[in-house]
Amino acid sequence: MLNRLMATLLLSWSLTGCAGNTNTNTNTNSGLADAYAGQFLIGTAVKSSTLMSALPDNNAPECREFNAFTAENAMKWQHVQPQPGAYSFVMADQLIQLAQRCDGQVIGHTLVWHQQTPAWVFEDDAGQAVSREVLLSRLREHIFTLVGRYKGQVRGWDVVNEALNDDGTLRDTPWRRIIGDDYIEYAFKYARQADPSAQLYYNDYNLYKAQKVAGAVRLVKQLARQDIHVDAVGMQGHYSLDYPALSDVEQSIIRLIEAGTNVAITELDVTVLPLPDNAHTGADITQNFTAHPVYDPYVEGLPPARQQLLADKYAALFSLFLNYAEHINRVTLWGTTDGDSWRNNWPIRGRTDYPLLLDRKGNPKAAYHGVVGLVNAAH
Ligand code: 9MR
Repeated sequence: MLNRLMATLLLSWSLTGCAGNTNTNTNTNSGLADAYAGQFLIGTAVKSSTLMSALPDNNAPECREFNAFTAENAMKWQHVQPQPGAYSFVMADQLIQLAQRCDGQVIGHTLVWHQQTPAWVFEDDAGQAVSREVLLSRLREHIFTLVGRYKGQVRGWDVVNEALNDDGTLRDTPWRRIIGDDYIEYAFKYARQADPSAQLYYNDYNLYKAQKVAGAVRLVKQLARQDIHVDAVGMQGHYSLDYPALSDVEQSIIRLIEAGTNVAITELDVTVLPLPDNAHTGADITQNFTAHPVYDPYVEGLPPARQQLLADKYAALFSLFLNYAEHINRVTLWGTTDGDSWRNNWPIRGRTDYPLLLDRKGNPKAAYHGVVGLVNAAH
């Protein structure tokens, strides 16, 4: 690995330094995504502050390591259309630019979610719930405007996010209460019409749980009966050293493939921190616990033994994903470096977590080397 890195560094130096070539638009292709070429895309979530400043250059971790880019927040309804008809595409446009610069794909996240959607979407001027027809027309307009703007530039959209409860039933949300269960069908139809070439995904957390994945399978089949093909179900992958069991993740991947859809791992991270006993797994952002040092033990750094456990967990997960690479189109890490990760703030704010493959300085961790080693060993 070290030799390979050195060789790439020398090559890029000889191309840019020696020949006096000042073109900065050469992706050195020496990172994770390059290692996994031919298996699946390797993505990252790009935070809004990155999209609001000068974009990372080709040697920055974003370009070096990844070839699929999801906006961590910038394409959510509250950012794109905070007020009726007042659209803002500044950050979303930047995401497209970044992907172009890094020779990567753009993933759209997300069109329909019960979180991060402004209250006005569901209300009339008097603050009363709007009718089914009004909400459907707002949904259609939003999807046509957003998806339409990036037609041909976004590889796929998380059309609906987190519509299921852990028991596989449909979650009670304003979308469902006002429109009815078929809001999901309408969202997919509108997205398909707005960009017939984009892939369409259903995205959720805790899909390693049997009942929940059964709910996703029901959704996929129900949509298929309406002639709507779900190109992939996104298993978010907000995991921990202690959960989930690999066999549960594998069973869920198999269930989804059997249902006739592909799988994307869309928001992978592995927390190394202890959770309060009564905390749930998953990613319900309404959960919040009071900080206490006992839940934040690695402020000064992650002990080597724990670092190794993280590396083992990542290696086990990626080995599994490689076994199903034919049906897995992408593995996206939810963030770029440990310092970026939302897990530092959930479900307890202000902790020091180490859930990703690059450390706070953007350097590869033991887990990174293990993940790259899996494919290098196979070549
Ligand atoms: O990582 C995101 C965090 O910065 C936001 O505050 C939060 C609310 O918008 O959303 C986080 O991302 C979520 C993603 O959009 C959907 N799945 C769960 C993710 C983690 O909460």
